[in-house]
Amino acid sequence: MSGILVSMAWQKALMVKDGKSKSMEMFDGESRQVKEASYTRLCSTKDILTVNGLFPGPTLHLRQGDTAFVHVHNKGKENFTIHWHGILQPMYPWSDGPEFITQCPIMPGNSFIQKVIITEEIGTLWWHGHSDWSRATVHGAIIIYPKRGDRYPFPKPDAEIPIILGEWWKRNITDVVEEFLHSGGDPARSDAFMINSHPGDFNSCSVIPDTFKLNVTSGRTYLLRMVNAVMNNLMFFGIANHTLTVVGTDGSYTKQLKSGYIAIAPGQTMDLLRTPLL
Ligand SMILES: [Cu+2]
Repeated sequence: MSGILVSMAWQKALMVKDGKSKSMEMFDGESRQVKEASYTRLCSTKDILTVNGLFPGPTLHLRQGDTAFVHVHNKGKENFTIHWHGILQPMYPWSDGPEFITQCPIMPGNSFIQKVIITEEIGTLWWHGHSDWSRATVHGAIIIYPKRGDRYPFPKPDAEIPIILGEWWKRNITDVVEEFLHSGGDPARSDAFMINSHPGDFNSCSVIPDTFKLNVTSGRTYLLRMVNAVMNNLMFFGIANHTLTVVGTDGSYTKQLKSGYIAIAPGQTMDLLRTPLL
């Protein structure tokens, strides 16, 4: 069977390309039996739920037509699933992720192989935790390349960069959820929006690692693979003195649209070419 075998474990992961001689191990493979990783943002540190200790989580690289088998090992203390956002899963909803809807949650200490079937999707999608608000920190991009021999319907980019929009609460996310479910009101606002888990230089305590920076070479074309992983907010994105060309959204190519900025809804993905203004 053609496809890619991916192992996605809390803190420990092994990513293996199926078939032939291609076999590669990603991540350090260390066995750490904790579910949470410690991250410092906005001058404070807390433990957050992650995949493999990464925030954002690892990017899955697939091709149109691939089938991926993702081995999820829940080493946390709560039930858990992962959802493959925007993937159609034709005739196979059984490992699509929403707990108690299409599958049972993975219980603490247990493993489950989630089968992810890529048919016509192409471009950028994402995966995220689908239990309570786990998706606030458990998420990552899915990049779906054209089939071998197929080309992009736009100039081949020189580089492709995941840009994941997220947000950060100084408080424990579980407490935020419990509070608003109890009150019936809106959830408490997050303390910062982030790009690739960095809140940027608007915050007084930001230091260099708190800002996402992308070094670019003049005249080159960059494909930004954007995911809006914030919980509930429409986000606006632009780059000073540049235009963006939208070439895809939600796992499909689109008619190309040039704009100085874009609006992206929560859960939406977008493929954007960055072109310098001449
Ligand atoms: Cu989703």
